[in-house]
Amino acid sequence: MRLVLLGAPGSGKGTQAERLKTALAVPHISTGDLLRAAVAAGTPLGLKAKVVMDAGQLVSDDVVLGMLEERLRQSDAHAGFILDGYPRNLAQADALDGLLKRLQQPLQAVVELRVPAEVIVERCRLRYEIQGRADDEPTTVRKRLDVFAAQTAPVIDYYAKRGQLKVVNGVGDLADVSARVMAALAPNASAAVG
Ligand code: B4P
Repeated sequence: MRLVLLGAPGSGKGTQAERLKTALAVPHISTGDLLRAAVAAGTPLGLKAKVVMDAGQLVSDDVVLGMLEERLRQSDAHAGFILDGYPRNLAQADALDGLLKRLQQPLQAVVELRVPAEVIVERCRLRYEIQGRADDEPTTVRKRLDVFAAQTAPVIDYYAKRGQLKVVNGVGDLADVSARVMAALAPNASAAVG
C-alpha cells in the first residue's frame, strides 16, 4: 500500500500512521519526524530547520524532497509506505508525482483526516504541556493552521480533482479513527487495526 495521509498539523496523521503501519505492513514515513531527527542530531540542515519549524513555517521544498527521496529509497519502503506530512504545498505534490514516477511506485490512496481548528489547538496545547514542543504553543499552532489553509488546502483539492481523495472524520477515539481510515481504504486493505 502506498498511502498519503493529509490533514492539518495536529490532525493525528502521525498518531494514526503509527497505528496503521502494522495492519498495512509498510513503514510510516513522516517528514516532520525526519526533520526533528535532523534537529536532534544537530546537523547543519537540522539547525536551519529548527528555526523555521519553531516559527510554525514550512522548511524549504528542496531540503524536504532530498530527505524524502533518501528515505523512500531504503529497502523497507519498496513494499509501500504511509507518507505523513508530505506533500504540504502544490510544488511538493508535483515533486512527489515526479519522484514516485522515477521510483515506479505510483500512489494508491490519499486520505485526509479532517479535524476542526479548535480541537487541533486544544490537542496541541495538551502536548505542549507534556512535551514542550515549541511549535505546539497555541499562538504558533494558529500560525501553522494559517499556513495549512494557504498552502496545504490546495493539495487536498489537487487529489480530490484526480479522484484519489478519501475524507475521514479525525475526531473521536483513536481506534474509531483508525477503523474509519481502514474502511476508507477498503477494498485496498482489509486487515483490522489492534
Ligand atoms: P508534523 O510533524 O507533520 O506535525 P504534527 O503536529 O506532528 O501533526 P500530526 O497530524 O502528525 O499530529 P499528531 O498525530 O502528532 O510537522 C511539524 C513541522 O515540520 C511543520 O510545522 C513544518 O515546519 C515541518 N514540516 C514537516 N513536513 C514538512 C514538509 N513536507 N515541508 C515543509 N516543512 C515540513 O497529533 C497531534 C496531537 O493530537 C498529539 O498529541 C496526539 O496525541 C493527539 N491526537 C491525535 N489523534 C487524536 C484523537 N483522535 N483524539 C485526541 N487526541 C489526538
